Amino acid sequence: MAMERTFSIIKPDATARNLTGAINAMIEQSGLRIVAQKRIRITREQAETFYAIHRSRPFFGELVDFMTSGPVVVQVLEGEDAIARYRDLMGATDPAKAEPGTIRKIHAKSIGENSVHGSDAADTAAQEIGQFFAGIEIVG
Ligand code: 3AN
Repeated sequence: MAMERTFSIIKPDATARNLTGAINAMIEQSGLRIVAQKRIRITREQAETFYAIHRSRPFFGELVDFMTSGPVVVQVLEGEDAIARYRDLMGATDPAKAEPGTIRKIHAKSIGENSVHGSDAADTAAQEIGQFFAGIEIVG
């Protein structure tokens, strides 16, 4: 297993319910390390760029509206096999299908308002981290 970094977003449904600390506790208890973090309000342009792969999907407009509806916490997580481990910790996109004990099973409201994002592969992780963080902001 390789040491990896992945990109995480604590989404507006979670910040609205004051769940940043609860989700960060789950991340840290899983053994992943939060090596960069900031609370921001993302712009429509940033959201459209970030989710460009979903541009043609029927939920794209709803997704951009939601992601710009309130503050988010963007993070870089580090650890052995961090990308797959964080996907496991998040659980399935649809919280109804998520495994017990996962962030989405415990906290997500719906398939759209599903509390967290995590990169799905090494190339997207690098790209997503680069969209929101300068190298100097990531301290491992
Ligand atoms: P994941 O976040 O689990 O990788 P993706 O990449 O399929 O899921 O979808 C990206 C985001 O788009 C999801 N986190 C969710 O917020 C939203 N999304 C996905 N499918 C739907 C849907 N059917 N209806 C509304 N929003 C959706």
